[in-house]
Amino acid sequence: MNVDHRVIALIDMDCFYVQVEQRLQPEFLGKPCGVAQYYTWKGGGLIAVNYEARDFGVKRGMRGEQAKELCPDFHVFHVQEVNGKANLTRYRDASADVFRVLNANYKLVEKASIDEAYVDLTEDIQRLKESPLKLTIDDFPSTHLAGFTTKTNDERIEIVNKWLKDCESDDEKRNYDLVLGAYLVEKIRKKVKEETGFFCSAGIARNKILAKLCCGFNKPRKQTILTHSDIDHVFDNTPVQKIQGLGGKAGDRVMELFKVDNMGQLRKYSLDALQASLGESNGCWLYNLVRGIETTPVSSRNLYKSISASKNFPGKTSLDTTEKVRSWCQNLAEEVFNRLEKDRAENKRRAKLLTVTCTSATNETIARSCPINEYSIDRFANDAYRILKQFNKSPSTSNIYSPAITNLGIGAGKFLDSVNSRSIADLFSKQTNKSEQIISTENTINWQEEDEDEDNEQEETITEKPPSPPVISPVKGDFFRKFQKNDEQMKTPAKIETKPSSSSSITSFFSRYTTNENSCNSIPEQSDDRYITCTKCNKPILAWDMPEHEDFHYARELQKEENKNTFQPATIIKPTKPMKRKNEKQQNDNHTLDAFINKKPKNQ
Ligand code: TTP
Repeated sequence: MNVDHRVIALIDMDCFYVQVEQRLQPEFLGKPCGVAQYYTWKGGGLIAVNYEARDFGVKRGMRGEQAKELCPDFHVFHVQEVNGKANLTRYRDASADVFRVLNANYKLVEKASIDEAYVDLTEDIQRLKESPLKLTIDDFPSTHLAGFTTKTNDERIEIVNKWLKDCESDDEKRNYDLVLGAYLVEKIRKKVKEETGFFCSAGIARNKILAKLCCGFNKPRKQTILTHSDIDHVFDNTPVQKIQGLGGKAGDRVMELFKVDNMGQLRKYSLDALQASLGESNGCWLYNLVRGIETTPVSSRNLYKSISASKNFPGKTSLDTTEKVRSWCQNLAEEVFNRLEKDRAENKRRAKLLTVTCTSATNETIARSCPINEYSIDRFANDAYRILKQFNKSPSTSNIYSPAITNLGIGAGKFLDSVNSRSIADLFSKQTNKSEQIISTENTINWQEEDEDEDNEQEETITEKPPSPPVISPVKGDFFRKFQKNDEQMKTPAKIETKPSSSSSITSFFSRYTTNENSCNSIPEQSDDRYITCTKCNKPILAWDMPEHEDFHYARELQKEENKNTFQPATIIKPTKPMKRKNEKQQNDNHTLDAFINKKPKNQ
């Protein structure tokens, strides 16, 4: 399918957490409100503010008390706390309500965050075209066109009406798909409101980046269409940093390299010039994007790739005794356990890898993982504590934990689908074998955290998007080094390991890799049904070592993922240009984000 003919919508809930609270307490509907995290200093930091309050100048990041000074009627809801930690269950459940509506109506829905979804409407539009449809301005009660500022509803109606007529009279019907897309989005937004009670806004365009951009043009309770012919005009007024993927250092670098502030200014740069500074694929991506072309598909991915709970312990609250560390391992384990159980019931899958991340007062971050053999609060807590104990530099006789912990996270990921309804005991049976109907989902490889779960009591660093919870980074990677060694040793012959491993503790988990290494090397007889052929490396692996063996691949892939360029687009339309000589291409190819960010322009 020609990508330029896709119609993509980004649906974004308006002041989502506030709406969730107002649904529970409808007496606050229409009143200026916000949601604060914790009852701390000056009424807690606001993480969501509704539009009534924004009219008074109240902003996210302000303290509750500050908001009241600006708007005396301001009401602050507080995020629920469980065990002294923010509990986001009600927002997650509300998000699930919204996604249920979207999924029931559309096939290609991608969860972009707790309150945002991309929907690819292309096929639905083709179906809609099969029967005659007479649309009028009344079918577009909240539709706007990007690039047009309208002060009144009459002005909006005039502009949209004219555009609808132009689209209809255009023989080539170039924008008619967008008209139908806007019609469908008006309907789905209405349905979301009817079935969940929540208002949302939307952007409708030819690709995800443009849909995301124009969604923000007319909030709340409105939708905006960005047509191809308006892209140049819109980009002339779009700061580079407003574009998804160019918001951070990558955007800074683009602005610095090309001495530009807005997207439109990049149009004057040739493909060669962009590629010379950004590398072949990044340059190509930006060249196309500036012309409104971007091909990343909407992928129907609605489940979290991981479930995690984390908490910051700033300053004096840092965890400096073994009791505190143990107690927080228990609290976080309990939250992860509860959410995993719910996830298992709803999504028929189970997590296979537990990851503990912690940052110390000395600013070191560690991340370690171990397999999950059963869902159990105590087991998660003990495994996490056992890992953390290894980093405690105080004597084992002391109850001091040093260096103190300032952020602690426990996460579970690497989900497997269970395709039948066997008991949980079966699912967690250590003796995984061929007859077990467990299939690996595609989530197992690209495990990126998607949770919206991090707490920040100080609220000094409110992020623009739901903050990322612990990322598995092999910072001081013994764990990963072990895997790497394992990889090397797979190439050399070794003895066959014939006994299943019985221990499941963390320490024995690590040591098991030694025997695992052997099993990776083993060349068993084909008829030996204790072996399963690994689909990733084609090596025969002892059935009971398969979970750990998969973890080995997983860890390698994670490491690759970490090094990968997030800036690089998934698919690229290559503009026609002269072929480069091979050595020229190699010089210019620059595939890592790091390299891209740190690369100096050629003639500097
Ligand atoms: P957003 O979609 O960024 O914002 P919003 O829905 O509150 O408002 P808007 O109408 O402008 O889209 O975030 C969704 C929810 O995520 C938000 O209601 C609260 C939560 N959130 C945080 O907890 N911390 C944050 O730093 C941000 C940005 C959001």
